[in-house]
Amino acid sequence: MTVKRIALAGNPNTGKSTLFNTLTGLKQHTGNWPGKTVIHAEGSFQHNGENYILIDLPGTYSLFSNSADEEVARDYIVFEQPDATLVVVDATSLERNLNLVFQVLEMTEKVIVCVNLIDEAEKKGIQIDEKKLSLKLGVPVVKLSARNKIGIDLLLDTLEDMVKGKVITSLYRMNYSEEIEKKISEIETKIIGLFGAKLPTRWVALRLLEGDEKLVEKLLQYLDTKPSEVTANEIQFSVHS
Ligand SMILES: Nc1nc2c(ncn2[C@@H]2O[C@H](COP(=O)(O)OP(=O)(O)OP(=O)(O)O)[C@@H](O)[C@H]2O)c(=O)[nH]1
Ligand SMILES: [Mg+2]
Repeated sequence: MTVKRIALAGNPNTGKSTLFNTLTGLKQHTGNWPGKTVIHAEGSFQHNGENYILIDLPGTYSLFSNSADEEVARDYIVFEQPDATLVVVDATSLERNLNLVFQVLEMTEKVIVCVNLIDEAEKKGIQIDEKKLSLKLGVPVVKLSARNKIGIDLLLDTLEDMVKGKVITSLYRMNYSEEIEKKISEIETKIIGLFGAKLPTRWVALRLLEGDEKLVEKLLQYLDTKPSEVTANEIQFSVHS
């Protein structure tokens, strides 16, 4: 039986580690990400006979290449392609937290948004309509209080449905001007030529348009792991053409 890999992403201080501990019962081991001084925690749990590994990604406000933390989190989602990503958001500052949600949704559709600290939100009179939010985002949304173990059963059932392919997502997608969209699709065609359809091509195209040099390096490493004749020039060509 295959083990499903689940990533935990989110802004700092949203309760990711609390959720990690609740789900894994503290069955964790920690280490450093390869080549990075960023702590890496991994743990396991079971639900309905299915085995899961949970990866606690570093808390970040965005997923560009601004810091080692951001790079680790985004590289994991884009290149390691977990079976699902739980994005943990703070119910008391949902708007700010949604920024990261949109960034993750450009990388993968296999997302469950966990609206945590719902107990704090209720105290402040904040009400969150998770069904409406789910319709807008196009992915499941589950309200949680990780510290009080509220909402965990629903989260686990939703996760099971997602890893079994039973969740139909319909992503909200940001559209750019006609000119940029044309450029994006040209680059996308080249990316599919180089990598196949495995990577989130639109996301890669957008980053290349921004001139993200760290991503170019990472893409070359990724190609190195497969038989290919592609050179740096070819990827640079996508950026500058
Ligand atoms: N009231 C309340 N507090 C919570 C809940 N979940 C987590 N917390 C608290 O929020 C604080 C941050 O929790 P962590 O689990 O460390 O958050 P994190 O996202 O792992 O933080 P970083 O690793 O720094 O990004 C802690 O004091 C938790 O006890 C919750 O559901 N309700
Ligand atoms: Mg943490």
